[in-house]
Amino acid sequence: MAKTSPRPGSTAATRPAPRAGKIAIVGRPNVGKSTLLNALLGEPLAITSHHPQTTRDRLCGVVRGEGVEVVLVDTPGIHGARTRLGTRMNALARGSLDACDAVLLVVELSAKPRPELDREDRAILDGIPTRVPVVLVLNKVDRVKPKELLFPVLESLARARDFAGIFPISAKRGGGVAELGRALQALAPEGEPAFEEDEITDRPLRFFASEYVREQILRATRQEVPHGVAVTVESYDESRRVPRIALVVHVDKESHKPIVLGRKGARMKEIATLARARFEELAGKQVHLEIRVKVTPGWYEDPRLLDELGYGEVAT
Ligand SMILES: Nc1nc2c(ncn2[C@@H]2O[C@H](COP(=O)(O)OP(=O)(O)O)[C@@H](O)[C@H]2O)c(=O)[nH]1
Ligand SMILES: [Mg+2]
Repeated sequence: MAKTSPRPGSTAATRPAPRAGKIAIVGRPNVGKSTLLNALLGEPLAITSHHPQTTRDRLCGVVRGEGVEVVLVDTPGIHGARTRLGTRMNALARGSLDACDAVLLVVELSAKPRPELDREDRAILDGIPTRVPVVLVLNKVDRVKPKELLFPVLESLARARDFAGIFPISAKRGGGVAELGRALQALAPEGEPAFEEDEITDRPLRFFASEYVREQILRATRQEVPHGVAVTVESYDESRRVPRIALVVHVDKESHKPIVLGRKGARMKEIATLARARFEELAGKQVHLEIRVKVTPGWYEDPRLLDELGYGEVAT
């Protein structure tokens, strides 16, 4: 339904129909899917890190052009699962392929790129139904020098499948991202937008509070905490002038607690400061973060906690 009356001389028939598309971003862990989502959004919404499996949830970002809405679905990477958490993450990634108008398959380039897809990339590609258009994204092109090394790669990959497009890009530096964004808009079929004009994601704000805390913990603790941590929101009190968000960081073992807290809690203080700054930028308002660290042994196998974290049940 049109919200404004047509200008004199223009009729509904001459205005292009609105278009709306849904595109899943898939690929192995660590190839740069979340970095690409942020680059396309122009907003550092999703968390990224050099650790595989940083993204655990399905997260939507909304990109708009003139008369077109593209919903990008960032997914956890598809990988060999060793825990219940891993199994649920894979199911989430695969499930995103349903009901999508196209799939962005992200692979990463090495300094000396090979002219064929690696085995795992190939397996992911083969799992995408043939009716779904696939855009192949060759990320981290900034690593490839000289660029001539790319030519035989592009030529050979073009034969791997009838891709809707092949784009060498650098999600991190921005090269090729605008062009890719335009191509994605062109893929959107006719349809009404699913989101309000000021919405950029399907997730409530509080989700990002827990994500940004988890992101800073990942960055600060590097390899020290196997399985990482889970962060849940205990309460979100908006009745105060400065809203207060109480969060619980779940660690697997008592011995992980001091790693996350640091000496006299110094590390956690730093984590909280950085997460708060990032959250405030997204929310456009001040918040207080209250963070408690709790030992929840085997949280990544705990169905109840996984449900609470939104990782859905997997039919096996
Ligand atoms: N050199 C380079 N690194 C990148 C690029 N894009 C992403 N990365 C890095 O790759 C790592 C994984 O990125 P992330 O987006 O979290 O990957 P995801 O697991 O696929 O979502 C991070 O350290 C990013 O900074 C790129 O274009 N060039
Ligand atoms: Mg990710």
